[in-house]
Amino acid sequence: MATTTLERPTDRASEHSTVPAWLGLARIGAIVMVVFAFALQITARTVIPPVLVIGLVFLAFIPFLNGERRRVGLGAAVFAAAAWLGNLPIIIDDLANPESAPAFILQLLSTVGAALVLVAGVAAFLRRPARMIRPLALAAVAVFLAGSVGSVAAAANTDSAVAQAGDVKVTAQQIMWAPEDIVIDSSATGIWIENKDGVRHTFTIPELGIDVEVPGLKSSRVDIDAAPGTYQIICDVPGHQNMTGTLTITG
Ligand SMILES: [Cu+2]
Repeated sequence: MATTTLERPTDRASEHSTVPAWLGLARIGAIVMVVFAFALQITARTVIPPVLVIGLVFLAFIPFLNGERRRVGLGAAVFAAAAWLGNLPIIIDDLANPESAPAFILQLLSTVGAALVLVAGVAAFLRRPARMIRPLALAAVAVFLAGSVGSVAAAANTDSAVAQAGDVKVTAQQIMWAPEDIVIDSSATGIWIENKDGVRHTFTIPELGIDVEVPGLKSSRVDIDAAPGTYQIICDVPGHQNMTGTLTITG
């Protein structure tokens, strides 16, 4: 009799599935990824097709991340890992530059969201005990909040350059230079670059050895002292290879 009484609670505990709880956490991660995917495109004010696809796939996963659907959890985990690894060069660049706060905060959100889907999806599939769910969720929130506060502080401590007399103005907007083709004469002393995007850019002219960092929502300037001619302008940030222009210096 005594043995039976002792065994019963243990049996009940092992019969109680932890899969729905883990899938619930994976679903929160998927919602985070949807928010990230759409917020990124709203911030960039342009459609970024791969990010749109990532957002729509996570959106499609959300209704199915419940009950005992362990394979859906595993599928979401695999997709989260692939999406995160596929964007790794861009994610690392944004996370390495916290002074561009909007980009940093969004990529931190995507990293936390992808990690939640990955860990919770795999844990559901493997029927792991539920005791780690709460600490994981709290750790995710803590990492996101601490990182966001740090990034906002870093942005506040980053000064914008002031335009000087004789500077020509260039704007970085929607991951493009405006104007794309700059024409200056020898009276121009420099170029003042205003970044209206939340992501960082670099104003880079390889032929002239110019490589100026322009944090998100900040301004930078560079002295120009070069022979007449036409030089190619690029941005060295991963994924910005279409961000090109020219600088023509007339005699
Ligand atoms: Cu750029």
